[in-house]
This record gives sequence, C-alpha cells and structure tokens, in this order.
Amino acid sequence: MTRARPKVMGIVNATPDSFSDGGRFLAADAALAHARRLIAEGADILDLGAESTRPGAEPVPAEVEIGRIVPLVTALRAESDVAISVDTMKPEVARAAVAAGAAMWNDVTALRHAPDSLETAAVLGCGVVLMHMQGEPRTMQHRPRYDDVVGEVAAFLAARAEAALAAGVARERIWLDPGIGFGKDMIRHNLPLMAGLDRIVALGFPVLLGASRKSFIGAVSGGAPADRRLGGSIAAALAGAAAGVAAVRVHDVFETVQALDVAAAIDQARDAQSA
Ligand code: HH2
Repeated sequence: MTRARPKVMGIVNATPDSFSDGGRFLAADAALAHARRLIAEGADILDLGAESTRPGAEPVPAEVEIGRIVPLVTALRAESDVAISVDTMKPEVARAAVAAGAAMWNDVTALRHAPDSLETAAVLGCGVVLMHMQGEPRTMQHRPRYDDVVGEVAAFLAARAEAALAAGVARERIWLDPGIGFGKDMIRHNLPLMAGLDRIVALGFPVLLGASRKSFIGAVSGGAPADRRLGGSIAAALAGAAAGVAAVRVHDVFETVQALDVAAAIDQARDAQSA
C-alpha cells in the first residue's frame, strides 16, 4: 500500500560566522536567502536554528537567539505560507518565534531544558518535536552506552510523550525524533537505530528523522567529510520513508524531494502492478 511521502524539513542556520555587526547583517541576509531557496526547492517545513548543538559549541543567550530568529520568521511569514519550526531548547525563544508565526517547536532536549518547557509547549499550542539525546550536548559523545539502543530510545520517547500529554500538550501536536548522532556511537548505535525506525514509528506519533550529513554517514563511507555525504543522506531519508517517518530534516532539499518523489512513484507503479 502506498502512503504519503515524508514531508521535507529544510535546515536554515541563523548562526553568524562573524561576530562583527557587519557579519551579523550579512548572516541575517544569507539566512533569509537560504530559506527562500529551500522553499523554491520544495521544502514543506523550514527549521530555523540560532544555537548550534555540536559538542563544544558556544552557548547563545536567549535574547541573541530571539534577535536572530524572530526577524527571520517575520520576513518569511510576510512572503510565504511554508510551515516554520524553531530549533531551540529555550522556552522564551519558542514563545517569541511562535508569536511571530512559527508553527512548531523543535526541542533537542524533549522539553527537559527548563522547568517551564512542558507548560510553555502546552500553552503555545504549537507542534512540538521531542528528540532523544543521551547526556547533554557538551559531553554527549563521551562514551555513550546502551544495552538495547532502539528499546531505550523508544522507551524514552514514549515517556516524554506521556509527560507532554500530562502537561496538556494535545496528542496531535506531538512529534518524536530518535536523535541520530545525539549521544550515540557512530556505528554501534546510529545504524541499529536507523534499522529500527519502524519501532519508533509504531509508538503512534509522527516521527521526524534528522540524519542529513551526520557523522555515521562519513563513518560508513570511508571518512567522507560533511559536504560529501549527499548520497548517504539520501539513502538515510529513503530508509526513513520505508519505515514510515512523517518528515526528514535535511540540508539538501532539492535532491531529497526528488529522491522521495521517485521512490513514491515506483511504489505506486508497484501497487498498480499488483492490483
Ligand atoms: N540534529 C541537529 C540539530 N537539530 N533537531 C532534530 N529534531 N533532529 C535532529 O536530528 C537534529 C536537530 C544537529 O545537526 P548538525 O548537523 O549538528 O547541525 P545542523 O543539522 O543544524 O546543520
């Protein structure tokens, strides 16, 4: 049976490379131009982030995150009806982004970062992505350990969904994400998780998969650097589609949309043959 292909969430990084004021203006322009390009390439959702979660990245104060995200949401809202998600762990940033028109809060801490995260998500009434991470960004890659990675990630996500429901978040607003690369050994944990995505999907919530350009792709492809992982990223998106994920979070929107559309068209042709 054919099902809808996953939605494509395009990644927009609103983090300036330079700390000079000029650099900040240029970064804001570059982020808006990039967002426009991803919309033209077929993104269903844009995920705007202003704080990197990479190990060793500098923390960004909430006011700075808001200053980078809100003008971008406002500008995009004025010209497009693309769904906008904000990638932040801070409730005050989510509040400001939703007030400006964002429809989704993507939280890599699954609403555990601040005491009022759960309540804020309930009050905002936006979609919310609950992602699995072992440990915290600074230290998560120091010897991550699991006895049964798929079972433990699924149990964690089920518990966070329960916590969100108990706090008053509507069931249909909750998304789950296995958190590829977050407190996971490149090969020993990420590959079994990719292979076990159907068990996360079986929890009954829409699943978001973020595998684009992640290090496990480099690890299985002879150490390819991040900008040479497109083929592996597409393979991961197709594996997600086959497992029934609802959306994939990607850097390369055009190529991913094309791959997912072709896979869906082949599925349809197969159904027609067996009908
Ligand atoms: N991955 C990154 C950031 N946010 N959010 C969700 N829900 N799922 C993810 O897998 C996810 C995420 C980190 O990706 P990275 O490659 O470090 O940076 P980016 O993808 O923002 O360029």
